[in-house]
Amino acid sequence: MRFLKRIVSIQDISCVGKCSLTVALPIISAMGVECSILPTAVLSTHTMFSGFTCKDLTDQISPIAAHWQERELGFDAIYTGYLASAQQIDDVCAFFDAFRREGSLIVVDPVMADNGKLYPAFGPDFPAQMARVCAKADLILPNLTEASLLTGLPYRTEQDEDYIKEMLQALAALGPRYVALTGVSFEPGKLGVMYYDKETGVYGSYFAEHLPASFHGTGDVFASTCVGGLMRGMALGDALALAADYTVESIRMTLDTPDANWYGVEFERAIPYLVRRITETPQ
Ligand code: PXL
Repeated sequence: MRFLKRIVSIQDISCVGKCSLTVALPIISAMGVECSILPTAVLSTHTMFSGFTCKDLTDQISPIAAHWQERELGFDAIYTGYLASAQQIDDVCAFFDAFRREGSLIVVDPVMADNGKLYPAFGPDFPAQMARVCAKADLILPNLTEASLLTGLPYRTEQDEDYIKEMLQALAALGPRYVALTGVSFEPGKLGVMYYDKETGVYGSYFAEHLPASFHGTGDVFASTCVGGLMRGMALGDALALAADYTVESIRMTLDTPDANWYGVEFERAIPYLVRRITETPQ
């Protein structure tokens, strides 16, 4: 019997610029959950730096998966983030089919865009490919830009509850039972997440302080914490609230650091806060 939950995270290694696996590994480990990795690419930095290098690892996904199957390795959850190319979408979908098992959870953060724009490495056909990955998930965690690209609904910076509910339903229609939309704000000074359970028809939301700064990689901090919380047995609403609070705490720790918006939030300085929060609610 294994008491330690084990997840596998499928996303890139950006060597510098804290995001994807260099965020998922430390956060999920700090939460007392084992994090195996399946790197989709190795980049010198994330793609917001000019001149980044990228070694695509698409050809490694199937052989790694085959070896794990041969060794009968299994995971309590699969968590995907940045996928390096449209070519690896089929391999990631096949990975889900091979490793999904009774009680396991597939969480897809459809990382591809922010602030109304697709990230520079992706072409206009990429959102349709990412929608195929979302279709196989139990839970997806898009931001509003990604949600709009996935559904074809307009991207709006002025939001109200009807617009967000319409977006959540359109996202759920892609396939996943649970959808949590980040970057939602209905009043100045508050920013958070609204979520929807397609099976029960229940909506929920959580709003935290909207600090006057935005940093690269905060979506990955949020998603990793949510996955860690769910693996600790938290209800979705509690895991999302913890993820929002820890992301805000990480931003707070970074506010006075010059150039941090490129290098990512100093989530490391907020790890004691995260550990305090999870030990308040024992497993
Ligand atoms: O944080 C998302 C992310 C992950 N990985 C790479 C990225 C980005 C966002 O730009 O470029 C390589």
